[in-house]
Amino acid sequence: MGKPSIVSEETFADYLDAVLTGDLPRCRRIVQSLIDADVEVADLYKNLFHRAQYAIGELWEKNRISVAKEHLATSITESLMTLVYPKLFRGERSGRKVVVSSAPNEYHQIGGKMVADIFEAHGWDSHFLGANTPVERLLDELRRRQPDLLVFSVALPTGVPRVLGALHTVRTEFPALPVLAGGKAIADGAGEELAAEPGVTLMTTLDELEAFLTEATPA
Ligand code: B12
Repeated sequence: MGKPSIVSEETFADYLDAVLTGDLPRCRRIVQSLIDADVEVADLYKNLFHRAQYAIGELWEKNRISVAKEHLATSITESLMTLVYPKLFRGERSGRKVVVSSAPNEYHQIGGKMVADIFEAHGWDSHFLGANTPVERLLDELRRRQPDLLVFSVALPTGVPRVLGALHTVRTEFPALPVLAGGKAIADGAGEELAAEPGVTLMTTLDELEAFLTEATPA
């Protein structure tokens, strides 16, 4: 989808090394040089940040890096996502609104934030509620924003029943609100029960999301 990636293997390896050593200035330079080269937001997210976070997860799982190193690397990546902001608000606004949420007790928030940013880059007003969203607060936001779409980002398979619970509560007030659910848990195949819910579409990659948004918000 879109232009070919401008994030080379060399740039990825350079970033991974810098983020694992906790070198924020070096990470920032790498990301800024990609932004200066007009990298697409989705390209930066998929081919630099997503890949780096998954590589960090593997090293952590194999006990090759400490949890402190993982936290440091994650916080660097999370803070550098803000460098793309000037790119997010360039285009025309579509007038559409989306609320992006996670389940209660889901502390993984980078994927959801990326999804919210991709909506913004496509001209939607996106409201990202962050990690561990209590269902009552989600309902408050839905009442306040009256969005066209609700998105759940689910990283942990154990989050799926909690998303289902939240969805059933949402349905009492918003029976027809279209819902997208995605994230690592869904990509790993844990979304069957969610897929069976009326009005719910499963989607796992930013490429699929961009294709959907291009169709939903034509230029
Ligand atoms: C950083 C991290 C954390 C941080 C999160 C901090 C933060 N600010 O987000 C903290 C320390 C909180 C954490 C905690 C835990 N974690 Co953790 N964590 C990770 C790690 C290393 C990276 C996550 C990340 O940033 N990914 C990058 C984002 C971009 O990827 P993503 O979420 O998949 O999103 C992408 C796509 O899925 C997609 N997407 C996401 N949502 C949506 C929605 C739609 C609609 C669409 C279209 C697309 C889409 O777009 C994104 C871009 O491509 C992963 C490793 C991994 N492979 O993910 C482990 C990982 C997810 N964690 C894991 C575990 C086990 C835990 C803990 C249980 C550990 C513990 N014992 O405490 C706790 C659970 C806490 C909780 N209740 O949520 C496991 C999960 C195993 C599993 N069964 O799947 C993983 C895979 C690590 C591992 N290899 O074992 N974690």
